[in-house]
Amino acid sequence: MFKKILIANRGEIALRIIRTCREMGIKTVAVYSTADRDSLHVKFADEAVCIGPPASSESYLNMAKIMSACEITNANAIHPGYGFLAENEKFAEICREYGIKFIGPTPQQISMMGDKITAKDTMRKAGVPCIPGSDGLLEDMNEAKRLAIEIGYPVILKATAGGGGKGMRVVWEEKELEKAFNTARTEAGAAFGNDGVYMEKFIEEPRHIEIQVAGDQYGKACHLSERDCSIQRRHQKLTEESPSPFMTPELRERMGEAAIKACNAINYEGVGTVEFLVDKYRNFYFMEMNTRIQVEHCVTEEVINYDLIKEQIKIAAGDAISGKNYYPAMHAIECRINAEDPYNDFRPSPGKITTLHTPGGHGVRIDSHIYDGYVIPPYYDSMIAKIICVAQTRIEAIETMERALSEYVIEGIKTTIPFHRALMKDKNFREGNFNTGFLNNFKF
Ligand code: MV4
Repeated sequence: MFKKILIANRGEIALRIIRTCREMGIKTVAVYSTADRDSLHVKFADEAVCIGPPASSESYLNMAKIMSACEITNANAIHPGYGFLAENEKFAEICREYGIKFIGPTPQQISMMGDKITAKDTMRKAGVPCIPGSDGLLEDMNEAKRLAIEIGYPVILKATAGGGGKGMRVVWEEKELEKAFNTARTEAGAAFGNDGVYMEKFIEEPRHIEIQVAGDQYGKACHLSERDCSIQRRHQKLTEESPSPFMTPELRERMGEAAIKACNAINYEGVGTVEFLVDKYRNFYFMEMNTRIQVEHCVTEEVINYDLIKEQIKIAAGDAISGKNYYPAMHAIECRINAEDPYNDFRPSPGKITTLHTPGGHGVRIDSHIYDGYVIPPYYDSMIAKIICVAQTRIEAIETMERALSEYVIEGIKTTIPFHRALMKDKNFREGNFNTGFLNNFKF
């Protein structure tokens, strides 16, 4: 097992990783920017190294600074968390060259899943259901026109270097295609330095259901059931839950098998997530594979009663997995609390927390790095806490969440707590009657 792990991240996920390392008897190194000098991850880690100024590009994304911090502290592994360098194949490669274990998949696995056409092509060949569409990149306008007619409108254009909703265009009829194709290309080129675009049938009002997976270094893989992440706003998830209210035991079996096929196709090593779109007939289609631990991993932890960070570290250290799958025994819901004003287009609201009362009690887990007097810096993601509530049934988990939200007092900044309180009250949400379009017409 590793003696010392450097955590190349900040905020709640850095704390989350430090906590598991402490339980496992592994020493920790925090890295921080000058804006995070007074952060809890700096205080909770055994050692801390300042890696630069506030801008991410000069600190949490600066590979040279992070490798130096690793060298001077003698850490033998790096946990990247999520975001920042978590899905950067170059960083995983540099770790390998330095003899530092990157806690995550291989550089090749990261790069194959990072390129969306390569990912889809790999999955289709492995027999994972994929959305009908172009065979790889669209060469030109004529090909796009021909294909759109063949597939049938509406279609969607996606950037191969994109993902998470960036660089997408829905096209409802032929007269919109030319303009959409050109703007999709230009936008993709500007945003990713790669103007490759592909086409798919547009699935209307789908659910976003993802399967948590784990694979070891010996080619064995398993699934850990699903999370429903359909409640999103502009491709930002706001709440997630497990199990999905739309799931059936039969669908879980089929989606779980498909997700394991996806892992086997690339000999996946580490914990990961296979994202699917699910239509109203319960047809499901591969969308993307995330090769990192995700923000919403906690709902899975609560329903299967496993520490996924511990599993991730054990797999990286060379432990074998049993190969059996995991099924939900409870129901868990997570609300992401962001320093944003939900009454003002979710505009960021950084600043000092002047009063803080944190909920607790039965069935309530809070993963957060905030404290009374903490100043939320404006430079990073606005998520400041996650409330995860777990109960025997979905409706009880919602009731626990309502109680926890009503106890949470955060003053000095605006937060998304009022949004979540309204969501938990919503009749359609309570009935599990929602898809990815739900928030487009949600008023509160
Ligand atoms: C789609 C789709 C419908 N049809 N692809 C959004 C994020 C990126 N991963 C892919 N996305 C979508 N791809 C086809 N062929 C609808 C979406 C989509 C979406 C997906 C998941 C969660 C929220 C969403 C919101 C809008 C669009």
